[in-house]
Amino acid sequence: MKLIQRRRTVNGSAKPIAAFSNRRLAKVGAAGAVATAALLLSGCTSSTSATAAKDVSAVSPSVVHEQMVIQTGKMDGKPGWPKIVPSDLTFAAGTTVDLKIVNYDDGTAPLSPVSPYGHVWGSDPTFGLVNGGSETVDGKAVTEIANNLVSHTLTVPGLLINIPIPAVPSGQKSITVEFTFQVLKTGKFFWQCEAPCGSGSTGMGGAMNSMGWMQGYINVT
Ligand SMILES: [Cu+2]
Repeated sequence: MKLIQRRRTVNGSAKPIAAFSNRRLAKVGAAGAVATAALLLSGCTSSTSATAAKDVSAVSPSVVHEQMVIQTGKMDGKPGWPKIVPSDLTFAAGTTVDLKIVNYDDGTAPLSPVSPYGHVWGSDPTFGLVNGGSETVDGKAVTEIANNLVSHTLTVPGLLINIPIPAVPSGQKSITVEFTFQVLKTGKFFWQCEAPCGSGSTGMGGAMNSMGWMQGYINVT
């Protein structure tokens, strides 16, 4: 049987990638003929080609840019009540979400030394998460924030996402954390901050257990 090599260009040089028998090519040829006939029947013109190109782009993942701001209690008019605004995000499943969180809070809410919430989570394939468990802090990629430097976290247990957010360093007005992810399944997922930034002796009261302050929802439609 005669074998025909297909080639592709890798780094400028052609390299063989596969060999096909004439029989397999015949199958491809038949499918191609059907497609060509369909195009001819539909009056193949440049507009048909444009439609085909549009279809291809329609299956490409779209990217949405979302921003959340962490206000101090002083900024939101309720001293001692830091707040993540907006508290709810909504986007379509399969969308790549580029989430920017701008923190204006220079206070830390240290996590216990054994707490897992200093680490960035977000690489569970169950949800199609694509970010690989890292975030950027003022543009620098990191996989964790030291537990004693954490100011807040955005933690979504139902998606195994955890985004630790450091306090604003002295001399800066804010600090920006960016986290890119993609969720393939739909649902309404509760999030909350896991750093004890609220009131009371444990820091778990007030804003920490109030919807719209340190709690909210991620809606994947
Ligand atoms: Cu918090």
